[in-house]
Amino acid sequence: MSLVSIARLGTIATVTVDNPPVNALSQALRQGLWEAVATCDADPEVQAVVLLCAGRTFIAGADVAEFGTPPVAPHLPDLVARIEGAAKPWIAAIHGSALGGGFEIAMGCRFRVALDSASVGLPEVTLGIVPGAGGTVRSPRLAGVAAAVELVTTGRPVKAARAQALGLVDAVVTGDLAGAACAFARQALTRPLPPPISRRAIAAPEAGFWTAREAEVAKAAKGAGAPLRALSCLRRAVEAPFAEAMDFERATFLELRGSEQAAALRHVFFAERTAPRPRHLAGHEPLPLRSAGVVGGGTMGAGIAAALRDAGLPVVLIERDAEAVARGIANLQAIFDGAVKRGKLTPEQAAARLAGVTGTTEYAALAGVDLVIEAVFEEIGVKRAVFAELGRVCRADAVLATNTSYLDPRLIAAGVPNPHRFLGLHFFSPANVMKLLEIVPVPDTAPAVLATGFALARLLGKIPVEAGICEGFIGNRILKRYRAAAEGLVRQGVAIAAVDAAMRAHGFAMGPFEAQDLGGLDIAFLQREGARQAGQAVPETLGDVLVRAGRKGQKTGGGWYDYAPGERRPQPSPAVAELLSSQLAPASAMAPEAIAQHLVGEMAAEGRAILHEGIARAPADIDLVEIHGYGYPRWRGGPMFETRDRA
Ligand code: 3H9
Repeated sequence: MSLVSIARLGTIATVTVDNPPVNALSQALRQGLWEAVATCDADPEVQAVVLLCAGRTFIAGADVAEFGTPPVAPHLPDLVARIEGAAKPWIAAIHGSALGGGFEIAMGCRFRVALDSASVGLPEVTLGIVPGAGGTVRSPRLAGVAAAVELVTTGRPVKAARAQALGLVDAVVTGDLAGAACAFARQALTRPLPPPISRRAIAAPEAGFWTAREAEVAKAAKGAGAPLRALSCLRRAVEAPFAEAMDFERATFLELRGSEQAAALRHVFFAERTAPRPRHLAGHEPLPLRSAGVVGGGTMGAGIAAALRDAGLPVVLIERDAEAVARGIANLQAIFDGAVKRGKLTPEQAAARLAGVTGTTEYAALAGVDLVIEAVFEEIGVKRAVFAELGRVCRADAVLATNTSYLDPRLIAAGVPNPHRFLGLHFFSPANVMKLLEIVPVPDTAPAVLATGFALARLLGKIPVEAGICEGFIGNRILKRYRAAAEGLVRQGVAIAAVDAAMRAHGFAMGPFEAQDLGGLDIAFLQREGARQAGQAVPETLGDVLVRAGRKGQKTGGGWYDYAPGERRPQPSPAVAELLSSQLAPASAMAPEAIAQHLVGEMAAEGRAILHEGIARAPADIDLVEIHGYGYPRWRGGPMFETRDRA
């Protein structure tokens, strides 16, 4: 089947691209479009060309899968120039997403008509590259420098209405896109054509513009290199002639395409798209998800309930008494109010989200729901009592899930009637924000129930990773090793602040000690104490010493660091130095990069053990856990990717 087909509607030719799933610009498609220009140019009857796409979207960009191989002609910049220079004006008819090379093709067209549901964007920086076919050179000519800087350096797509306001598209239509674009073309032919974008002038920005943008972009990039490089391409587009700016952009694109960051971000791109549809579940239909229950209205339960409501499911929230129900509802209200404050929801939407939650102490209210997620106190007796109730009241085919992070789900499942519908769904706090969902089947879990866990993740917009059963599953098990290794460095005499600074320099938002101070040291401490009381030999950690001295983190005014009242800035603590003095070697310096390499290596070593034991199915799954649950810098690709070449 041909990737490009041409039809004629009177004086308008339609060129239709059909390269599923997302019309990515493979070499064959570029070739097809190259020839389409010649065909339309050669047809004397044709006065304008409408570029359409079949399937779910307009051209979603270059074919990312081709980035590992040398570029083959026709190159995209040449194709865009050829469309721009065609004898007949081209009109891009955009539905779905016009992204990256797709939007660059659209900017080669003389006009852009978009469906109201469409979006356009230049997301290349999210793949560690810059646009490579004129995106940085044409976008400021089309929409002005400020809009282009936002589009190119954030990589965030914009919706049709905003795209029109910015000048990125000429018309927004509803209904029949092809018909509307052809009508637009006929209308356009009645007037003098605007010049091609490459020939338009750019208004120079005000003095100090670039310095201010550089500071902003560097801050937002958090160590990723592409956004600043994209900014320098935009600057060149403003300060140099078109052809010179194109050469500069192309050279930057080709350089970055082969970079480590681009390889890492491509790895994450494909991992994120593979994870939601695991191959071993192919053919297992998920069960319907039309309504849900959550047991427990604390921080975690309320966050889960909010995530379910955000996805449109009605939710029954169970708590043990009326007061706790009221607290749970208040927690939800606070989440939705926060969304209103941040402009994510209108007050009406927030009210509707809350109205869809039924708070009650009556388990019987769960009789009809498709799924229940338990998020009560981490104590086996409490959890088993909940599941005994659920077994009594829920439909026999309702999926029953525990959100435990440390307990063995097999012990929680013991005694549940129809245990094949039981599984672990481990959310990360705040559950309505964090993208990661660890899905933990027990031996009895039916494949359709496991598939339902993945379907839930898709519904909630989360990244699902299947984890086997061990203490801490994938993420918390690696976290434990990471913290132990960080303590190990401190024992060797490396300063606490030096460890944190090294991990920040590596791209983490926080180092391991700052992060513990923020979250509280007591949770992990209590868990270790529990294990000790159960007779396990759990060595005393440095964190234990601090908690025993009342230093539980920011909430107690101090943990690994001291905090001035009301302040969140960590200050090295003489009290901590004193408390730990007998356990620490004399102060010794270690290079930040060596610290980071050591700690990343430890995480990866635990990851390899996890893979070996079959707790994770693939190294990429471990990388997704770290990136989406633990703040691992995305542009490093995760610990498994980062250490892939190490022995
Ligand atoms: C670029 O354009 C560089 C140029 O400036 C310069 C060149 C010289 N390539 O996301 P989905 C696959 S850089 C190859 O689940 P959705 C994806 O792997 C590129 N494959 O669909 C998946 O495969 P499978 C700039 C791609 O409906 C399938 O398509 N463009 C590409 O939820 C479905 O994907 C981007 O960064 C690709 N470019 O969302 C756009 N894109 O079925 C990236 C997708 O085998 N793409 N696939 O698992 C997206 O943002 C979303 O895919 C999109 C659709 C919004 C389009």
